[in-house]
Amino acid sequence: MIAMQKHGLTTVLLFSFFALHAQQPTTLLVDADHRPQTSLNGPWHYVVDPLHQGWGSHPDQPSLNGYAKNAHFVPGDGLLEYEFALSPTLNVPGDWNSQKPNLFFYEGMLWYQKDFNYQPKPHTRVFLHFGAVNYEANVFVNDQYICKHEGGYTPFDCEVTSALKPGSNFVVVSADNQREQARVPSIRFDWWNYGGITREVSLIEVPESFIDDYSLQLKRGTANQLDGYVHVAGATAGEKVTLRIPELHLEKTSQTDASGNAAFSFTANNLELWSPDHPRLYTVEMRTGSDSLTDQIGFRTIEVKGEQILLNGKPIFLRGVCIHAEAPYRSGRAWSKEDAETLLGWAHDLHANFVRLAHYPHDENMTRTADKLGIMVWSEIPVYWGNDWTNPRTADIAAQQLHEMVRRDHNKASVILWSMSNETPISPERTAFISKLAALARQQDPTRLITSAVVTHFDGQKAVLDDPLGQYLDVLGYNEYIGWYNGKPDDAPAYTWENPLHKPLIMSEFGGGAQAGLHKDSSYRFSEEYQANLYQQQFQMLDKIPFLAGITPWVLMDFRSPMRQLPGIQDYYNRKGLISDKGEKKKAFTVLQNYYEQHER
Ligand code: GCB
Repeated sequence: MIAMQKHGLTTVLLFSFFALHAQQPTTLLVDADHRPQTSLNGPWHYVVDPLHQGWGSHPDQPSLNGYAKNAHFVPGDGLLEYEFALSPTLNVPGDWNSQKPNLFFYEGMLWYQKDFNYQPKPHTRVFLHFGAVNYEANVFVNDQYICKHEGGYTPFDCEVTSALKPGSNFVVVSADNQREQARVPSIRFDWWNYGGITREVSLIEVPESFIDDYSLQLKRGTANQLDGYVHVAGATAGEKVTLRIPELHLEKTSQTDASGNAAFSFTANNLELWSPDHPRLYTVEMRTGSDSLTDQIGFRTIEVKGEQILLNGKPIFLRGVCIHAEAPYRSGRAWSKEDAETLLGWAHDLHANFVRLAHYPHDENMTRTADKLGIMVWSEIPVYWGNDWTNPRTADIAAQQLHEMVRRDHNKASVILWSMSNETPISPERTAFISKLAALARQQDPTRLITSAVVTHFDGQKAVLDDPLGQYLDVLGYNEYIGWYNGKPDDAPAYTWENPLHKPLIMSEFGGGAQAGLHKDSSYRFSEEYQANLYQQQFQMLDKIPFLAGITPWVLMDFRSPMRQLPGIQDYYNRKGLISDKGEKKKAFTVLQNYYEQHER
């Protein structure tokens, strides 16, 4: 509004009156990456706006007199004190912190703008698809306020059909990564709050009624029974949906019900099951009316039996590693297929069959690549440390992020665990908050396991896994820092573990910091030798835990964090990586690699 104030009060009031409310995105296109699309990646102009100058006349509601409308300054005509076309550019996808030195620590609002050409087609709906914008995004197309989305790590689709015109169009996006208590994550977290349009953006065209969601899963307890549905947005009851799996010579048809859902349940003989040893993916084709969609899907079951995790009915030990979405070699937020292939390629080199994608949903290239490489995945929402447990808005945001994570990846065979939270201090309010999320996750996806990194209490050198949250989970995760935050690495073998809930345990973190290239005695903190010895001592303890179903040491690669300030050693990197931010493997990498090689069956 301030930009427009100089035009006079009348104009301000007029524009405020016509301010538009944007819709929340109405759908989330599953398999968006397999649809034909027009990429809007590339340079976008930007204006840094710490005072929310371009926001409009109301603090909570952008109006058309802000930056969204007046994208272009006309010399000699009226007063505008910004101009996108004269402003510098940021690459999209990409966080702003790692692209511009003066935005390294920036948290707040930043406006993006891009011109693009488009020719509307009859009977075609158009969505603007964002892989992720951290944290809050408001999207405008040709002066129209299109949508608002909250949550920095999940995709969203905004319909722009009626806003587009033939020829030249423009899109304006405000991205605001200000940390707030009510947001998810909240104020304090141990990773970089990379802001901006951090994942890919595209225009996706679909017919008037289209497949927006589907699921096809192997039924638990069977090796050949496939169950699922195809949902057709805009369909009426009785529309025909065909599903084909050509490699199995299968073609099935079903009809939509009144809500657009077509159910499928059939036997698939000679099905090769997906596993780390045999990551078999089948091409699945879906067709209805004028829409068709293809995916690559693996079929497997994942269950818990007593204190064991079963993949395809057989116990499996999860040889894992935690990963942050930090870009290898260059730092910044990872987003590309190449980033995913490097990070998961390193996990593969470790002989890992499992990764914990901490502490928020990573981009879809990660789960696609994991599907192909045969690496099982723990996928997590950023409910982390302290959240605003009694705030209903916070509960809604967490539930929305859970929904978007599950919806995007519920056809990925690699994903076996949905994690609700990480290291949240015990209180009745926190347990109520997270147990509701667990119930929602089960409702939305009954085929996968639910976990969280819980907390525990120590009675001397006895750890008791009795967090009340545990009763709502299938698998317990626990982050344990013996030898780094507690005592010395050599203390670890003396520790014992109790599991009153008798559920499988994943040691979801352990580790210690090391600066690549710092070689000293193993008692010297931050040396590679200290870290390597810590891993060796841990294995002696871990090997004696009978209910241990897997481990994901912290962490594959050094990652940026404002909490890690030690000059000359950390320099704003959490150094617990097995690999440095420059890709150098530390000694502990080989220690873990040897351990996994021995434990490979
Ligand atoms: C933890 C957190 C993780 C931190 C790690 C550390 O327990 O879950 O986010 O980065 O410890 O390095 O302290």
